Amino acid sequence: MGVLNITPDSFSDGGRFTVIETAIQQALKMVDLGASIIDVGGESTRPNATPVSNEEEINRVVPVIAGIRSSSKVAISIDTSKPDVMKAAVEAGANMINDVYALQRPGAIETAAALGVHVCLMHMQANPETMQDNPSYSNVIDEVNRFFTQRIAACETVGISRDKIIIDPGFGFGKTLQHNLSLLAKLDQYERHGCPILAGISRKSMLGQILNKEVEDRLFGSVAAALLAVINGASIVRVHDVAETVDALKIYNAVEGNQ
Ligand code: 7PM
Repeated sequence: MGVLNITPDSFSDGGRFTVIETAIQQALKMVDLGASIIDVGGESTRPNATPVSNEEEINRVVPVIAGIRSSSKVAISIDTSKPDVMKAAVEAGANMINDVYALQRPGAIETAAALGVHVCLMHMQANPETMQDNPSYSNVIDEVNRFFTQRIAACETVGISRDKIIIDPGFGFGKTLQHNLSLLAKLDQYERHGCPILAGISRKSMLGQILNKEVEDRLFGSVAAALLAVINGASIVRVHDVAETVDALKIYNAVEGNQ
């Protein structure tokens, strides 16, 4: 899964047409490089990020999703927690909802059910503003596991079947380095739910803490972490650096295929 952030500050000139066209080209390039899902996001999950209205978020993501869809059959996920954005994105061609609130915000779970697309349920402790203040668990593996059990049950209650659900422990979302490392080491614990596991570690501060490197220098660490996640049970890795990650995974697949 390649990350495509559509926020005006993530593109140099910021004009609407340029932003849309550049984003579509970036997505198609990631597809060429081997991405099988493009994760389109129009609002930053960053703490203290300026909130974006429904209308603005829709104006950002819909033309990009439609543009990708007109040239590619690649799976498209919409990174949002807002029901109106989910609807507009799926109408424009998105196949999956990636919600860091795991469909817990008002109307989200009913909307996802009605749309009939795949959903990614990510675990987060607290919310983006407060999550890194003092992350605390008696047992992070078990707590995240119980969260998945509850959210999968909530999905099944509204008619989202298990075969449409992807689970994600939410690396860095209300977790210390130790919590993140435990989750990465024990990802296989979540295979029991029978849902594909998604891991998003690319460029995250947990890598910065280990490497003592800024975000722009976390490529090698990101590739290592993605490979480790797949070895430990992830079926989907959410990454910024598609070419590098695909090479690493091709080596892994070649070894696995030869056994
Ligand atoms: C600030 C805070 C900026 C967090 C960027 C981020 C995930 C995700 C993100 C993930 C799923 C980042 C994150 N991370 N969706 N969206 N899983 N499913 O580093 O780990 O990209 S945003």
